[in-house]
Amino acid sequence: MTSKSEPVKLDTSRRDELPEDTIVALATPPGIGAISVIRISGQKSFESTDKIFFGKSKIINASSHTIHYGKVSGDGINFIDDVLVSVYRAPNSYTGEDSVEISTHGSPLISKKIIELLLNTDVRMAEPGEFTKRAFLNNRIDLAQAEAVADVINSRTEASLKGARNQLDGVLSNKVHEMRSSLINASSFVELGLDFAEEDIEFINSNELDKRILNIKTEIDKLLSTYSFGKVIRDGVNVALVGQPNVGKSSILNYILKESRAIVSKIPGTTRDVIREEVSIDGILFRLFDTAGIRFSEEEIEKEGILRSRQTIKDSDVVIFIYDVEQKIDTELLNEIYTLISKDKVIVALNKIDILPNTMLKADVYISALTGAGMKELFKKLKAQTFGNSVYSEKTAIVSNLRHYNCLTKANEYLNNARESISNKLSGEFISVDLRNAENSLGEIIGEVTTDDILNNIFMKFCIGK
Ligand SMILES: Nc1nc2c(ncn2[C@@H]2O[C@H](COP(=O)(O)OP(=O)(O)OP(=O)(O)O)[C@@H](O)[C@H]2O)c(=O)[nH]1
Ligand SMILES: [Mg+2]
Repeated sequence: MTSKSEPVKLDTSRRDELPEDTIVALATPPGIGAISVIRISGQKSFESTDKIFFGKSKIINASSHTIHYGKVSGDGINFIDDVLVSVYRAPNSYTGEDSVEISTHGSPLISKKIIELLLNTDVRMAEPGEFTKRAFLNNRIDLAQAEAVADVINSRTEASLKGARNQLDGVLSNKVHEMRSSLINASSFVELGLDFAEEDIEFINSNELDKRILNIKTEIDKLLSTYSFGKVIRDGVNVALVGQPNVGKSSILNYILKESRAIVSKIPGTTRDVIREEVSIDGILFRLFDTAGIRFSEEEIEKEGILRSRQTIKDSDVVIFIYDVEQKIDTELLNEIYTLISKDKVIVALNKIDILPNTMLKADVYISALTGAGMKELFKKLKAQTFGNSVYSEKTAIVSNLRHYNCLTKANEYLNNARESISNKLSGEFISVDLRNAENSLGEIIGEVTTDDILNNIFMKFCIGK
């Protein structure tokens, strides 16, 4: 049982202190490109731009969402480049502040010089994620949505992009808001009861209160159960190809990648280093690890390789244990694998069935890296392994972020405490504290409740310019 906890003190006034300074950063990747975009945001955006921009009219007089052609110069004589300036007036910009985007020719030298000029005006360099942080502070998006911005940028498969978009569109946030409102509603009755404790009036009876808390808990549990799926679509799946030497691990890797990535040879002990490659199967990112065949070896390099194979097994989400029709299954090795990773995460694959098609040997899948037989079945198994039976529509709220998962778990614990207090007929004060804490935990997800540490942790991981 978790001990009865003190309310967590959190800063709920994040939006009182809005940033005053104006920031600048390159928003496009550093390097040569067709164009580069420099982003400026803050109160002095227009004024500062006007100091270096020479066009038909002043940016400070421009209306929102207009584009202006002109030249950039430090002294009005020597021009650095001709540019397009896009103007966004508060609150209708990404950050919610007055913002400017300067599109230049895509030379790193040009953008560097323009940023230097701007830094000589009333502007400072942006910190990582600071534009998005401002969007959050100005209520343009909530915290879960801000985190989704990073996920959208980082997503490399269809599924991860969809998941991140779903979060950016506020599907998770709406769900959390909903649960939090129900909770606030329920706890307001308890608090009302505390205010009128002298008169002994009950504003909500214990059964009703417990029922409401249970309903919220059910919703939280539902969300928590999406995490394994959410994590898979966001981060991908680590799959280790493991087995004795020569069973065809590298051949299977090559077959899946459709290229001759790893050296294949009939000499056992070919692969020494762990080879890592990524592949998208039906929109899901699979990170494949081809490992050194595991056997007893005295040879230094091979021994190290085998050590690494074992570590890879520990770190993976799924292990494909491979053996082939020419040698018996190494049950000793398989049992060892079961000590490194849970049994239900292991797929046993029998390879080289082209040599012996009608085998009675036992396996989960029967494949041939040579002919490709059984590979579809292997992919099916892999997907089943990672998703279980979960089916989610695009409208379903999905948890894919560990921070959110932890907040939900915390909220759940507080609700458990509250229910226990109810069943033990403890005073409303105890119940109220736990309900408050649960509210705060849910609030942390969307940033209704937050600390500087939480914010720094999140935005530190962004790139500069986002
Ligand atoms: N007939 C047949 N031969 C295969 C198949 N898969 C692999 N081989 C052969 O088996 C031998 C070993 O293949 P590898 O892919 O190097 O095996 P490995 O498991 O990576 O071996 P190590 O790296 O030494 O642990 C090679 O000669 C392959 O051509 C298959 O499905 N059918
Ligand atoms: Mg190999």
